[in-house]
Amino acid sequence: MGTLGLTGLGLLSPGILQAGKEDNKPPNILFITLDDLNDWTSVLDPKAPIKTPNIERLAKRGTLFTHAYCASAACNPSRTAILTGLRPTTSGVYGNKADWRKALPDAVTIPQHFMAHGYRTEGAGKIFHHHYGGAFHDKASFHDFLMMPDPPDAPMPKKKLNGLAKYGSPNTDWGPWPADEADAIDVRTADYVIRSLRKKHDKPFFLAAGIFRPHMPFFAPQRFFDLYPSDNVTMPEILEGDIDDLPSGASKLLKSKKWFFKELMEIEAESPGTWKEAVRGYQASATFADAQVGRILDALDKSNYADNTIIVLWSDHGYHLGEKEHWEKFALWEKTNHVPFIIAAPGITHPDTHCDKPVSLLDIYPTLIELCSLKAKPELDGISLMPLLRNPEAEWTRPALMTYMRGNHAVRDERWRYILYADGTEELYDHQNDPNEWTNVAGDPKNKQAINRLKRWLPTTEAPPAPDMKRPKT
Ligand SMILES: [Ca+2]
Ligand SMILES: [Ca+2]
Repeated sequence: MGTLGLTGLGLLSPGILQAGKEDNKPPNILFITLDDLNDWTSVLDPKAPIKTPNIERLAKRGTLFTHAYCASAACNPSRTAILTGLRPTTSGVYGNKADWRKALPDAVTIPQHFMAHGYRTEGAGKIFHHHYGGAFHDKASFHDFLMMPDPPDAPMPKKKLNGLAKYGSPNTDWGPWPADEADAIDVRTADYVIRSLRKKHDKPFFLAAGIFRPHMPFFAPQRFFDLYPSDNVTMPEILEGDIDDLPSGASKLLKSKKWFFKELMEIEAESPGTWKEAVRGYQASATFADAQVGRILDALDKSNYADNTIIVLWSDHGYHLGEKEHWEKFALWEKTNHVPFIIAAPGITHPDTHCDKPVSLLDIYPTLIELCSLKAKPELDGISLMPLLRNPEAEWTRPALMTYMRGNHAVRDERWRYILYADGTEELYDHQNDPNEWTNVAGDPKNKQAINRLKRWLPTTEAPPAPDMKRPKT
């Protein structure tokens, strides 16, 4: 992908590189998150089947990072890393049940840091991990917050829409739901954000929109399913025998996750077309999530805040739909870790700019600090992306680092993905020649130098796993 919109860069001086500087008003923040949205989307790949026209609209306002990666491919460790700025190896928050707040009682989250600088913080939906009826949410981070119900789609359909009563949990479902669009969780989340944008704010605001889709169950109103007719669903490109060159570390890490795709394939053998309907559900849910982003952007543009609001959009991690015989996340491959990530900062980013450097969602916190001139926090693990917002082709030697459960890491630079598992086994993929990560070339002696170079970025210490949260009594 090319780099656009650099004209006029020479006219910028550090003195004006601060949003809202002209009238001395601190910039507002619109913080939009998506759940489980991967890179099979038109914003990151114009040939991809999943249509994301509104996220593309946002990308045209600022900088789209085409090679952005989560810190960990599961909701809780990824979101904890983004919101506290600390990677799992620092916090010990590796799994979806780790009690992140107990592990980090003194951590100041991004919204808390804005609060300390006089901001009003509001939000709705899924910002922190959603589990145990919202027990992972951080009340201290928001002046006002609209919680998701548990389950988010309550009331759930009386019977599973996919008809697969014995497959997975009630959440392992897909189909058109609810009948009235206004009842959809993400419509309610977007409504809250739109109401906030219509208010008169006396203070600068940090406004968080936690869109839940395309997280499972893959529910979306009927009109989004109509965009992906059953007789014309694009399926993921899959190489037969792709898993044959995976090392022992991969199977150990994913042992407990294998049932999902294995059982789906057993059902598929009995009822051909089931897999296709699941993929269709993901596609419809993703475009539904995108539509909520569009509603929020429309509201911002109609508000008094359009010219003085920095927009950040990210997905907490990617998603597999059968690639490498895997479903969901919880892995260290590109498909599970590569995410949409956009920053549009009036007066700073240039419209319709692509930055191809590898970056981490951990970098959001330090970047916002620099964008808004907040007090520095040197303890954060990420680094400010300001040099890349100024010039997307600036020199950038740092690769993105990903961790999933203690001892398993991936390093992604502009060309390679290197994975080291807890048992010492490795994978290496050459994205220049193998964008699907089909051929593990870690064993090829001529790649030894590349591996040694990437290994230097692995963490040298790893915090012990934080204890899991006990299920609260209801
Ligand atoms: Ca997620
Ligand atoms: Ca392979």
